[in-house]
Amino acid sequence: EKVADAVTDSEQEAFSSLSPFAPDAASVASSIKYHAEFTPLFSPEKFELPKAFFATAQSVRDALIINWNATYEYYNRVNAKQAYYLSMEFLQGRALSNAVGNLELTGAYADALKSLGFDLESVATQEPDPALGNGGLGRLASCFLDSLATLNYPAWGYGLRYKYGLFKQRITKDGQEEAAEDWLELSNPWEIVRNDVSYPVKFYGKVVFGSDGKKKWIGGEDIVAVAYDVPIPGYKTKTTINLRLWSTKASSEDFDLSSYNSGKHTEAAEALFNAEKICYVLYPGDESIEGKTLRLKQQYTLCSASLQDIIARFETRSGGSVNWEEFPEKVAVQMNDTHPTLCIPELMRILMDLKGLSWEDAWKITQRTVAYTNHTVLPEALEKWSLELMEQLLPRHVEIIEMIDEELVRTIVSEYGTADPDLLEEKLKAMRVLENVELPSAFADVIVNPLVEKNPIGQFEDDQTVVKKEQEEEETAGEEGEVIPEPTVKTPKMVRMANLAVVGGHAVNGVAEIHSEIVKKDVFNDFVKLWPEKFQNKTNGVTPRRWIRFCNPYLSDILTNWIGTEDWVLNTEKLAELRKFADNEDLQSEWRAAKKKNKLKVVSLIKERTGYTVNPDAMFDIQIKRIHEYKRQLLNILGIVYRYKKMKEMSASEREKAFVPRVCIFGGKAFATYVQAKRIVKFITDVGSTINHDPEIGDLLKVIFVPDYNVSVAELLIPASELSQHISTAGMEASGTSNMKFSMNGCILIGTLDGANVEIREEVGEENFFLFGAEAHEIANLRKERAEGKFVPDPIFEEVKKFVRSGVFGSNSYDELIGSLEGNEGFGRADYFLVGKDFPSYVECQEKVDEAYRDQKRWTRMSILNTAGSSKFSSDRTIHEYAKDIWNIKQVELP
Ligand code: T68
Repeated sequence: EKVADAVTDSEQEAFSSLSPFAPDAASVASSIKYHAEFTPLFSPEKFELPKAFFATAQSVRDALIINWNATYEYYNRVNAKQAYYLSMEFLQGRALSNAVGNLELTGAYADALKSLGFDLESVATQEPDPALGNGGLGRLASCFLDSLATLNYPAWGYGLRYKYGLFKQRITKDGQEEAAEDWLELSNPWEIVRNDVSYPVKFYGKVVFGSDGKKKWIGGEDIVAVAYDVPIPGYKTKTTINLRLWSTKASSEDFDLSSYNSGKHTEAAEALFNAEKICYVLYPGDESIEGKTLRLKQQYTLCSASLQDIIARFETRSGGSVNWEEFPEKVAVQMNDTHPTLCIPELMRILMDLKGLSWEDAWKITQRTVAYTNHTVLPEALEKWSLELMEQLLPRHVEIIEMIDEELVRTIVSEYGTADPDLLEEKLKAMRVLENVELPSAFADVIVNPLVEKNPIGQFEDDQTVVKKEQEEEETAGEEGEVIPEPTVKTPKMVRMANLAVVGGHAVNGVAEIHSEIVKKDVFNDFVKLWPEKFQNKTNGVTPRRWIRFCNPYLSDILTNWIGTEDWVLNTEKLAELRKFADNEDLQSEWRAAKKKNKLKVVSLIKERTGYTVNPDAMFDIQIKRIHEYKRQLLNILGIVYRYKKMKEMSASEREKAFVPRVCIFGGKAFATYVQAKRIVKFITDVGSTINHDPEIGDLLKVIFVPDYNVSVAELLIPASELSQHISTAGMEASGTSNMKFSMNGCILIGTLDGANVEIREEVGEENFFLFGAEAHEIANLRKERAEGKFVPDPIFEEVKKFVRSGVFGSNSYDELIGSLEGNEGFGRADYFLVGKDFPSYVECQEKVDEAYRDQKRWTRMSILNTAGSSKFSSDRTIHEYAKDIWNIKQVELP
């Protein structure tokens, strides 16, 4: 259903006549030349590649700005309900090819640049890849923006403009090294600095009663959030939505001129630095208390500035007569994971303290407005904040959170009654927003136990502060003859952001069917019993524009020719029409030729980034994602080690008969402080150094770690992939989105029944998916058996570990890595991720992969059927579902 036109014919004409230049090569070339001259960024004499990129981008931006303004004006006018996607991360990737593609100006720009002596592809690779995100969650946000614009939904993204993106990864002989990613070094041609759009954001201070009897938050530290707007064009539509990123600065009064004049330069500028540093880096390590405060400041800045902006827009569009009850009919706020959960107390604060609403009214409005997407079931990733820290930084919000917690306690007590105190206690412990906090006084006599846990389950070490009982004891401890008291574990008071998000929002969704089921059965089971209607599934999706049409032009041409229309880019259901040609020999040979061309590009990439030469006729077997134990890159590399060992035991002719040649490619970043993940990176590169230099092995096996994996690297690797690995321990990967991209590009997946793999397998057919491993429902029991010492490892697992320890890959014995699979004392989790359990079925499955690949007709058929079966995984489908089931927004097409 679409919103009806609210404009007159003459206005329609005015809108549609707006265009900065004619869409032909000559006009485009003169626009580029104009910018090369009048947007000074480089030496005026030189018109070389970097300058060509900036001039081209400026020219494209002109076209975007026209549509962006028209979209904004039109949305103001029709005043339809708008969705706001709040995310601490947007992993946008490069914008140039995507923008000219969406504007249908690729040909015009390619010709224009040719006339100026450049080719579009080389110009496009000049663009820095903005990495304002860590991985799947951030990339999902960016795919959603593309779909929202393409489908003409009134929507905006809100995020932070980090000065440094996710670190640059270098691979040295010691493993991963991190360096700052200065993506703004040469400026960002896509952003529009909005010095006219800024909001104050407050930290610290105290809460008092104002003269009107209302609570007031005063004092503390005030900074300013300034908007930087990034236009997001839709595909084949005029709609161009906005990604508003906040940057922080001090207000001008905060510069201490008299200190500066007296020579105290650093002190004078301290406030400036304090404000600016909030947006320096994406997700700073939060090991230290300083880091934690900074991260919380980031989260609050996003929530506060965005809500002030959203509310200001609502007030403007209300045209002077504001009816707050209408707010949820005009505004939907989606919280991308718990990171923006402070939206809930912030919206409550604004509505009550600044707009004068009652608690009851503000609460109803807040709940109807916000919704929460969960992206993980890993207990350590469910965000908690120290109550003490939050009380200092956001005293008014803590009061509101305490009220929300008290209301929740009331609900829980009325639901479960007091007849069974143990049950009630259990529920209160599991469900409260506040953890390790005594019950509100109104409930003091409801149960005896004050609900302070001694050993909170699922708490990680850094959440437990070990303190000595008395300060004096600490000071005198260790003196001769003294008894040293045992340290006691103080249970810290925490705010559980996920519980707050579930209570404060009207919808909670997981990101794949199996994940949403786990969310309902395990993570939030108690809440499902209270509010079953809140819980939903929204299986992730990816944009077919960036992830097929623009990154894989060879395949796109084939799809268009065989389907008979280019409509599949917008209606991916059309891809299913390929099914009937899966065995057609002409299609098969075109299909293989396209794959080969994409593989040749990767051969060059590998040469350039690693120095290795790989054979383009070998199978390209790829695992690219964040390095994490649960994603089990270790299982993949141990499989390779096992293959290598078997090869070494054979004669040359036996080897060639037994194995299909493979190039095994890894890519991904390990979080800077995640030691075990960094060991995995080092191990992969060590294995690569040995195998890649083994003359007996030659082209039969190569192991490549592509450094500095990012969106642009994915855009090259995915089209060239033949096998890709999605091999997480079942139940641990919420969804995965690269699995969808691979499948669309005709890559066959090897994977466990986890996340979206389950649905991909259903769609493409089980004979076109390589499945192995334990299933999610078996995992808990397997872990239990493991802990009880009942697990008997398969001899091949023992064999591969022994081989690693024998020193083939250097002097390192990899005790910490291999030990973690055995549960040695001191090495942690006794193969928590069940690598040993799944190893034999993984190896067996890889044998089936080789067998299938030997029959190229069969393999190509499987590949075609993957693309043909991938239509469900377009983010267009996902966005339609959010729009209908959660946001209740309608498409608004510009005239
Ligand atoms: C990913 N999560 C899921 N988190 O792992 C993946 N976390 O299965 C899913 O497909 C994807 O989200 C999209 O739904 C993440 O990427 C983070 O990056 C992250 C960042 C900060 C804090 C916690």
